[in-house]
Amino acid sequence: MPGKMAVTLGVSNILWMVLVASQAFTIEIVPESQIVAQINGSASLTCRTTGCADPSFSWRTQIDSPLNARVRKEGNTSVLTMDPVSFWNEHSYLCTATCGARKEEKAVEVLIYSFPKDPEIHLSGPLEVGKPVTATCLVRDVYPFERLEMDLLKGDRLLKNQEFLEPAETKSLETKGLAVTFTPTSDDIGEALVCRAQLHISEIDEALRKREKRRTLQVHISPRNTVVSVSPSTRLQEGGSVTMTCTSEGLPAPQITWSRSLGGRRPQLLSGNGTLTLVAMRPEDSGVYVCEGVNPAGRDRKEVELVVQEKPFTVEISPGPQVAARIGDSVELTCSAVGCAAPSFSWRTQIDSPLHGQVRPAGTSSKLTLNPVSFEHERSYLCTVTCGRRKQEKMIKVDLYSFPRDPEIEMSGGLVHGEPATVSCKVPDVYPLDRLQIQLLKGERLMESKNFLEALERDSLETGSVEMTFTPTADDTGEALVCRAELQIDEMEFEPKQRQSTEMLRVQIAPRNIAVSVSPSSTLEEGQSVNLTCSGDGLPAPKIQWSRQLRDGSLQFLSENTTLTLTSAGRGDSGVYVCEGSNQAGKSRKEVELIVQVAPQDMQLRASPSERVQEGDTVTIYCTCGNYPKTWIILKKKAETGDTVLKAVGGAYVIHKVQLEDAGVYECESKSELGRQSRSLTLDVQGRERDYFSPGFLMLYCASSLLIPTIGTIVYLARRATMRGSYSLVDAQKSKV
Ligand SMILES: *[C@@H]1O[C@H](CO)[C@@H](O)[C@H](O)[C@H]1NC(C)=O
Ligand SMILES: *[C@@H]1O[C@H](CO)[C@@H](O)[C@H](O)[C@H]1NC(C)=O
Ligand SMILES: *[C@@H]1O[C@H](CO)[C@@H](O)[C@H](O)[C@H]1NC(C)=O
Ligand SMILES: *[C@@H]1O[C@H](CO)[C@@H](O)[C@H](O)[C@H]1NC(C)=O
Ligand SMILES: *[C@H]1O[C@@H](CO)[C@H](O)[C@@H](O)[C@@H]1NC(C)=O
Repeated sequence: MPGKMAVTLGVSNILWMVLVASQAFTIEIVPESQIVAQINGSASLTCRTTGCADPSFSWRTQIDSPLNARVRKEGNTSVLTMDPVSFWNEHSYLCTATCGARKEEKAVEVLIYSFPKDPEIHLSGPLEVGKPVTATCLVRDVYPFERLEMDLLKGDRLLKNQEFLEPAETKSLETKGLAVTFTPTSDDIGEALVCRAQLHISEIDEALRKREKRRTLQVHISPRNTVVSVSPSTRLQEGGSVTMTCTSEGLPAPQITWSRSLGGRRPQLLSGNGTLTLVAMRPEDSGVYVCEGVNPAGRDRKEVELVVQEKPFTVEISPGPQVAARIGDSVELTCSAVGCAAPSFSWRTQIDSPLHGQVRPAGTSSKLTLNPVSFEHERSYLCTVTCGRRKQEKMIKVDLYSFPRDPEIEMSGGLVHGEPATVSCKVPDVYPLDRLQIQLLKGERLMESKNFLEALERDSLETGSVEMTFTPTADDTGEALVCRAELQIDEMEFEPKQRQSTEMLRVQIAPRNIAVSVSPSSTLEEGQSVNLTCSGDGLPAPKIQWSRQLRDGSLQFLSENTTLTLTSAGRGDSGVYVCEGSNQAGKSRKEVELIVQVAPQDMQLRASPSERVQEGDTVTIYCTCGNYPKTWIILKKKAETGDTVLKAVGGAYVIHKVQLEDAGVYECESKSELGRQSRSLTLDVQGRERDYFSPGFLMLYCASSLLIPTIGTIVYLARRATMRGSYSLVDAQKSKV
């Protein structure tokens, strides 16, 4: 409202009172003499007349510059409106009213001001206790500033006061400021900075000429006294956990962060609050941890060095530092890391040869399997365990052995009483051979002992053997022959180290004392029954076998019974019977001749070519008998002086160049206990010119006989006598010769 802006200054005007009294033509301006208008506001001047029906108005400034205002006339009133008010309106305005010939003029002065906004307070930086800060109070767009007075207060205390008295050179809106530098203290917390500005123009409302700005002091305290507590300790064991608590003082309360210092790189933020808990710490987590308190006023940090000690870790190797491995078996070597979460393993041999095995991880262990174990495995194996930066190594030595079977006892053939025998004991597939010892014992008695210390060391399975020769006796039967082998390796653990085999001795005795008894007699009559019984000693008891000897000397098997029974002996049963006793140790035989006596029969006697021959011819006299054997046949030449027994070969008696005296009676006679048979013929020799002579004796065997020695009648008779007596085996043998 312009009315509110324009303030009328009461001035008494005597002239105006004279005019009114006379009802003359008068002029008045409202406000009367002076108006103070705010720039950008609006203000109006009203020029009014009395005493004229239709006055005319004109407005001008004292210096004849443009009006910079609008004019409006209404009857006896003219209103000059300045909207907006600007510098160009700061003049003395004259209103001239004309009524006919009369002319009245009135002036009014227009003053302007600008004080549109409250002051502003600016700080050069955050308020920090102990840190000087400059507070500036600004008043913008002031006019006329020489009327301006500014106060800066902290609480009730005036810090600075200023008036801006120097006159302005040009008309312009100015910004004026007041700066005070002070050092905040903690007492300032909660205090306010107050900036008061006053434009000393009394014509303006107080509310418009006094302006004030308050600003509560935001006093900051930079983080300080940053303290860290570590629980349980800054030295930790691997895998352990730690809680670190950090506090920092400051205003406002500092924001606490935990981070890890990583050398040159950007630190790693770990926590956004004061408590940092680290679990499962590893050695590589060692390092500097930083707690930082930050607020707008600054930052403060505290460093903590954590040391994570590696857990002591150990390497265990199993089955032990040394393992006895049987060739052909499977052996598993286990290398374990204790106290290391993520160990890595490597295996090698001490001489860096190939492993010849399979490596398999198994959690915090590693297994090396040698399967099957062979000579290339007889080494020391090294297991290297790496745990972080630490490294440990353990060695295991693989020793080989082979002792898979019990000794094998061998006897050459059977043991025969009295015959030297060789017994051997073999221990097959042994390694190492030089540690083998073999003992041979008979009962409790050590017979032979052998070691193989001189054996060449070779990568192969060997057979150790020992041999002994002894002469067993029957008494040895039942004794034990023990072969004891021992692999003498005390430094290796395996079972068994000793093996033994036992064989019971069985000493055989070759058949002996083979005897034959013939019941009733070895000379029998046809049809009689005879038992041939054979017996003999030996171990094992000899097996009896009866056979018959054929004419060509070969044997015909008859029975395995000890007693051979001929129930009804025939003439063909005569002959030599052989009893053979045999066992594993040997055989022995006994012979007996069986004679079955039969009556002679079917005897034939003839002369060839004829019974009548010429002197000087060759004549053969044949004598045969049908039943054989051992029927005595005698060829005789009958004569007055006595018979002559003739020597016949193969049943034939040959007379070369027959003489007259060869003529005569020839008799062939067969005789036994059972009877006699004879044939005779008369050989007639035709002489040329000589007489014939008397025949002599002749004796010959039957056709089956082989050889008949030339013997005399007396021998023949003696045999007869023998044949009649009892038959003895010894005699029978002798009679054959
Ligand atoms: C007056 O008004 C104009 C436009 O509205 C503006 O730009 C200017 O700043 C004002 N001046 C003051 C002192 O208020
Ligand atoms: C601290 O910060 C961690 C994450 O940085 C959060 O898990 C934990 O709850 C916070 N503790 C408190 C007391 O605010
Ligand atoms: C032959 O032996 C059997 C049985 O032992 C017996 O019965 C028989 O009488 C014996 N014969 C002779 C001739 O001894
Ligand atoms: C052996 O003797 C048994 C009776 O002891 C008899 O049965 C068997 O026939 C005999 N064997 C021979 C081959 O004589
Ligand atoms: C104009 O002025 C007012 C008062 O200021 C008077 O009341 C009116 O009478 C006057 N009008 C004329 C015609 O003089």
